[in-house]
Amino acid sequence: MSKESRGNENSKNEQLEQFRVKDEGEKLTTNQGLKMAEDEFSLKAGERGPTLMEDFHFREKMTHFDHERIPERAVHARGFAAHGEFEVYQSMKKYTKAGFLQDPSVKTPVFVRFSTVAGSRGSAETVRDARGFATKFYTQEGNYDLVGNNIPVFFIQDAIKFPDLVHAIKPEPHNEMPQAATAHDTFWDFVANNQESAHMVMWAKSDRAIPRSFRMMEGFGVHTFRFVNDKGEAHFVKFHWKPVLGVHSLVWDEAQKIAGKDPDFHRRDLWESIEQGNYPEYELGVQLLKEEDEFKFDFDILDPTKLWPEEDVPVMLIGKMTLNRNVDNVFAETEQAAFHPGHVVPGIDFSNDPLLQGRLFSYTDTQLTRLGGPNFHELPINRPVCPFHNNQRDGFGRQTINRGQVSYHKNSLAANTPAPTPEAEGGYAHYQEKVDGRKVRARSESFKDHFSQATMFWNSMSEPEKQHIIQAFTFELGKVNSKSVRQQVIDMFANVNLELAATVADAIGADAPQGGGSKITKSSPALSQVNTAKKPDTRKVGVIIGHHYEGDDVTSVLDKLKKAGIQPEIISDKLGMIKGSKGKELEVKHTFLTADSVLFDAIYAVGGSGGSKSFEKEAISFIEEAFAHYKPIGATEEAKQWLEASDAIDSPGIVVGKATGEFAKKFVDAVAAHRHWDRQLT
Ligand code: HDE
Repeated sequence: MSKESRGNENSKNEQLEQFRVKDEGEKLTTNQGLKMAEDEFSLKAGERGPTLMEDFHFREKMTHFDHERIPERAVHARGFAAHGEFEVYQSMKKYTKAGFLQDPSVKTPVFVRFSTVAGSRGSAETVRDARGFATKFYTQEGNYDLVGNNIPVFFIQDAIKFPDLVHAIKPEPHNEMPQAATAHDTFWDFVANNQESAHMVMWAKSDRAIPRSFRMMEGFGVHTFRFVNDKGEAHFVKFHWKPVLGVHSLVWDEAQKIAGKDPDFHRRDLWESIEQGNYPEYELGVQLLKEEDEFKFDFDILDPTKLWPEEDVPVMLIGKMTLNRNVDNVFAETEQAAFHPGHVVPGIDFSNDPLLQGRLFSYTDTQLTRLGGPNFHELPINRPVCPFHNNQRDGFGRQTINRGQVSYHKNSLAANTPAPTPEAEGGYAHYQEKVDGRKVRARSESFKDHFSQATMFWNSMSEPEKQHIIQAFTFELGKVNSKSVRQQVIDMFANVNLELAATVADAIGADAPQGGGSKITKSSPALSQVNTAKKPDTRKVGVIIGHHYEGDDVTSVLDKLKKAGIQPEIISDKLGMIKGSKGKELEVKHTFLTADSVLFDAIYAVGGSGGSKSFEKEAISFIEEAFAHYKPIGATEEAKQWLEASDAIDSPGIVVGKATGEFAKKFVDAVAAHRHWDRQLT
């Protein structure tokens, strides 16, 4: 890599370029570069005879194939990633000396992997789960990984309980069911018997756990970290990613159906958005706290089951990340990427959060099995863009050819190099926090309130969001076989909110809670998705139109939708071109067979069935489903009859009218609103 290519947003891309290979148009060879005359038939003793041991080509090809699979991640196995860049808005020098947070003119390359947590690598993407949001910044001071989730708190307070949690969440060991779901006995048994999980369970049963898109969810560093400036002064910091498109979710019925109709729904959405140039953007936010304010809260800032309410500690937006390039090869990049919360740069340090402390061990350890040895940092996707030198040597798959005689420290033969860099010159030195304590296996008293913030979360929800949480508990506990576990969960969540616990108890045949209730009245408006950004950009509208369409010229409406950033896609009974009455042609993208209402953000019903009953049946079923999922629906006067047949008339988010500019404007607004929760469903 040339020196000039360092220190710009392309530096990672240029580094990867050295490893890219184009096979198209080339001659087929063995891995030794030998051109082969034949690749279809193994070498045999006679045309009908046995295959010969001598067939090195067969052996090499088959051996490689036999070893193609590697272990999937123990958690977060199902993921998808993209490249991009990050820029800071203004220098953060006052708080941190981190090089990539100093200069707004510098763009730092990033690689972001989004994931579900519980499911295996081939599982569906719209399941109810937390989402991983792991970012690797390729900075000039080394790789910095912000390995976060889309939920700001965690189930447990101490890393030693992580194996227990994961064993309880994963499919049950005796029959390996259910896949990618928490709706089973062992998960809820864990919850009821580890009540520190209450707050995260509230989030995981909320709309946050069924995001509409990776592009429409927040990310959180979860733990309290430290920013340290060049004077050695520290601030506690919490990291946030705020999606520019706002935070939006699916509804549960829709999420389940998408899991079957398109298990790749989230990766497809990310991939297509980037291919179309609709680059996902997230602002980086920080909440900062002076060291002396550590004990000013009614919770412990080291407790990962607690968040810092944004109304109490405002989020300062300090930069923006743009994802602008898809990977070339999912295995080489996404699957082999190795994130680690311990990958830090000068100016970023840890806190004593016991969950974070344990994570600092686990991530490198797990790669040793997953990526087959200690040299995974040499894989192209994991290499820093700055030089790296030390005395580590050998191991499986070593690629670097370290020259010279010396591989130890201290030495005189190489003038004691590679040499450490003093802190004043940019070497990493740990923040010198004073620690004094007895060795104990214990939980701090200050970690013992498990319910106040869970109640604050509940209090912060809008009425529809509360209903969704009730429905999620009812669904999940409805799948739990053990009556005892169900009752334990009801009794536990009575401590969060009595109405929640009593309503769910009634629905699942459990006893109403005997005690409980909460005195907490605090709410945090920032936690509700009602208060998020609402934009029409990149929303997909399914346009139902038949080959007999004879009405107004709808192309002007479609053009206006596109101008607003919306993506109309034509659905009909057959593929091909549709000729509108004014002679304009529209290309059909999906048929009723290949598309489904749940795959769109909104429906625009145009008409043109030509009286075909089966066409109308399909159109009505699309509309009925969109209506039940609170989606915006637009219709021409001709298609109004389909709405009437679906009872989807005169409701919020329904826009009917001639294909005019006024109609387009109203429909764009309805699409931007995402869902119309005040719709009456009868
Ligand atoms: Fe992870 N986690 N985790 N985790 N985690 C892994 O590392 C672990 C936790 C998160 O896209 C594993 O490389 C422990 C919190 C993400 O490659 C493993 C504990 C948060 C990803 C691991 C936690 C996360 C992982 C599995 C409790 C949010 C996917 C494969 C102490 C802040 C990264 C791997 C990617 C992956 C351990 C808890 C986020 C086993 C021990 C809290 C986004 O090492």
